[in-house]
Amino acid sequence: MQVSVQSGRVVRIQGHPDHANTRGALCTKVSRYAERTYHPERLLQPLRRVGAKGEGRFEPVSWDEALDDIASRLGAIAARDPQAIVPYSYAGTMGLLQGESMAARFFHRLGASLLDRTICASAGGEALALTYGGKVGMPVAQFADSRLILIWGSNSIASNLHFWTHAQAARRAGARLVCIDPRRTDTADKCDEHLALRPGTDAALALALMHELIVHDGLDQDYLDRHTSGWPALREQALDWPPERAARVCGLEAERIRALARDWARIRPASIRLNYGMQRVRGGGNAVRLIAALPCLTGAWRERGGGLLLSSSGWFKPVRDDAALQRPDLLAGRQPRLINMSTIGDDLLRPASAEFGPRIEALIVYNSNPVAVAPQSSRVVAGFRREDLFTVVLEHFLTDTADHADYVLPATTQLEHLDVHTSYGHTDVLLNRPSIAPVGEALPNTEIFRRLAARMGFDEPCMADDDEALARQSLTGPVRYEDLLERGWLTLDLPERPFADGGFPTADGRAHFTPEGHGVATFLAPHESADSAPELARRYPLAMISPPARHFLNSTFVNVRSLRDIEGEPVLEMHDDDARARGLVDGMLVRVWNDRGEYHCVLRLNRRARAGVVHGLGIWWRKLGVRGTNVNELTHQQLTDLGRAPCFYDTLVEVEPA
Ligand SMILES: Nc1nc2c(c(=O)[nH]1)N[C@H]1C(S)=C(S)[C@@H](COP(=O)(O)OP(=O)(O)OC[C@H]3O[C@@H](n4cnc5c(=O)[nH]c(N)nc54)[C@H](O)[C@@H]3O)O[C@H]1N2
Ligand SMILES: Nc1nc2c(c(=O)[nH]1)N[C@H]1C(S)=C(S)[C@@H](COP(=O)(O)OP(=O)(O)OC[C@H]3O[C@@H](n4cnc5c(=O)[nH]c(N)nc54)[C@H](O)[C@@H]3O)O[C@H]1N2
Ligand SMILES: [Mo]
Repeated sequence: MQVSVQSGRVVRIQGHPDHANTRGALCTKVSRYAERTYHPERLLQPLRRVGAKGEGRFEPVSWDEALDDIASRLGAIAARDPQAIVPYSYAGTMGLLQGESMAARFFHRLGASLLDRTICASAGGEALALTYGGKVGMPVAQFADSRLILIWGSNSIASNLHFWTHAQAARRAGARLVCIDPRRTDTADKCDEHLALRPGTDAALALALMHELIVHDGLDQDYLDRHTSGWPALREQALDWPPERAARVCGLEAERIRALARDWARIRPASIRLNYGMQRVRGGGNAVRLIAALPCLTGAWRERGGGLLLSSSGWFKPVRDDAALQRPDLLAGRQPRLINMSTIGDDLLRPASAEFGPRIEALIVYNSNPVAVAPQSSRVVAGFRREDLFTVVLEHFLTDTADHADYVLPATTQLEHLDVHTSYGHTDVLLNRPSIAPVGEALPNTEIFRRLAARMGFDEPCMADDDEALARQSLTGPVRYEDLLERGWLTLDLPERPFADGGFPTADGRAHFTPEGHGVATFLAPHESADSAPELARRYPLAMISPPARHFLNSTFVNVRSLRDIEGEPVLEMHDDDARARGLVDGMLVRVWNDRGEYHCVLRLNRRARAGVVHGLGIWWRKLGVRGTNVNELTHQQLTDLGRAPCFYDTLVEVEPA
């Protein structure tokens, strides 16, 4: 990113023209980052609650007052049991410093509960680790060399623009693009083919593709023999899935599944851009295990431009020194309990017990907006409203979560602080230099935790490391901070065809279809579907997914006027037939509900929805929504098969005029 500054103020933000992944282009959201930074509602001072919990009324206080009081409140809780204190953080910034560096040291030293960071990627992440041994895949630029790309569960134009550039280059060179997504997205519009399957049925589709590869001689038996294990069991499982069976489950035509299998066997190089959208359902982990097997069945890994990419984050393992940065040794032998961030609603309401441990008494939130993004909001809100819960939120704005704080602490944005970034798409390590001084009295997360640590009497030298020192400690091996300073970014040296001859990061270098402790992967019906919950499906016949809105980043940017104006209002997309059956018309205000709650939004009949499926787009701030709720009012806290992750896209609802 290139930031132009005049008289200490950011005037323009662009991509760096020399950076191969962006070539100067930024998505609409980030190009408005200056508007966000100088937003009139930006938090400029620490705030202390004066109103009732959740009311959002505060008075300004000095940093000293705020930190003294927070330290003494946390100290008193820690004296009883530090595990009653819980950190809560995720993707606000994914920087190594302003994410989990000084914060992790602080909580480790304190002995606070550990946070299981499952809200986004852990089902697919665990599935990849079981199959390939890590979160590794094709270098993203190689998609330009593919002749067939399956874009599977990803609206790349909206959420992964820099991959899309490579996919378009491939298409110009004659590649065929196939989109597998219940929603007819902008991306689906631009592909050669779109398979609009029912949500949560990807495993069935993958098994039927395997069936066809087996039956019609589409396998690379040599690759399977030499570089995989567990194929006989997987083969047997796939033979139970003729395309007709999968077609019934997925709501697709069997002939289209056959045709896709023929293409996957015939066209080379062939690749899959898998993304996290498709793993937010009960069987998401199993589905990723099966899809990850597909490039092994045909030996697609043999060619440049062949294979699969879900996440590239595992490639950074050799250059990231997480232990040096986060210092788990500060736990000094203690083993605090693990709180799953995806069930924070239930966990905040849970009493102390032998199994759970102490009741949660304090929550420190940074880089996250759980009241908006965590599933089943009514439970999350009830938890945050507990009068006896002490909540501190580090934020840029008074979000739905900050409204529930006892103290709100103003944090810097990435224009104001130092950071080092890795990625889960490309394979560059990037330096983030501050371009302006902090706005108002804002401080970096690192500095806030440093000051708190000092007040709590944590006097280990590592608790005083400054950001420059943290940046040096964050990297190891071939990528040095000094080199980053010179160039701004460095590209990891990846093999040209990473798994052409096996060499997966598993113990034996093979891809595993029956990894230790697991049988062969299979199709699991969603928690909420006609198959698994027929009575529920009679009352709530519509499956709802809630993928991101293009101009928001999860719940970030929802308060940026120019971007909200593009999104308009919270919408629900629906198929014409489903609307007609309910007497609903385009543009109408509707009530979407199930046993957990209700959500009001505007109906859009834009032919993006298939029959039986509705789309509640974007994670709106509750208070900026139509009647003070957002789509997570309807989602539940049941978890995925692998990775203990939420099932945001596994929800049944009904819709009526508001
Ligand atoms: N503009 C924008 N960009 C973003 C984000 C954002 O909020 N806004 N979020 C960022 C983050 S945190 C993440 S994790 C990534 C997510 O990146 P992706 O996982 O690529 O997310 P989406 O692009 O929303 O793609 C999800 C797609 O999956 C589809 N889908 C839903 N259920 C199913 C299913 O069962 N099967 C299949 N095959 N498809 C399904 C949805 O319709 C949607 O089009 O994007 C990042 N980029
Ligand atoms: N229904 C539904 N729910 C979902 C999803 C979905 O698709 N559907 N997607 C899920 C996914 S993929 C994810 S990753 C999660 C994301 O959930 P979160 O990680 O909570 O992400 P955001 O909603 O973007 O909120 C991040 C907050 O961090 C703040 N922030 C940014 N930078 C900094 C900083 O440097 N310091 C501090 N202190 N704060 C900062 C921002 O102002 C913002 O309010 O949401 C999940 N929730
Ligand atoms: Mo995410």
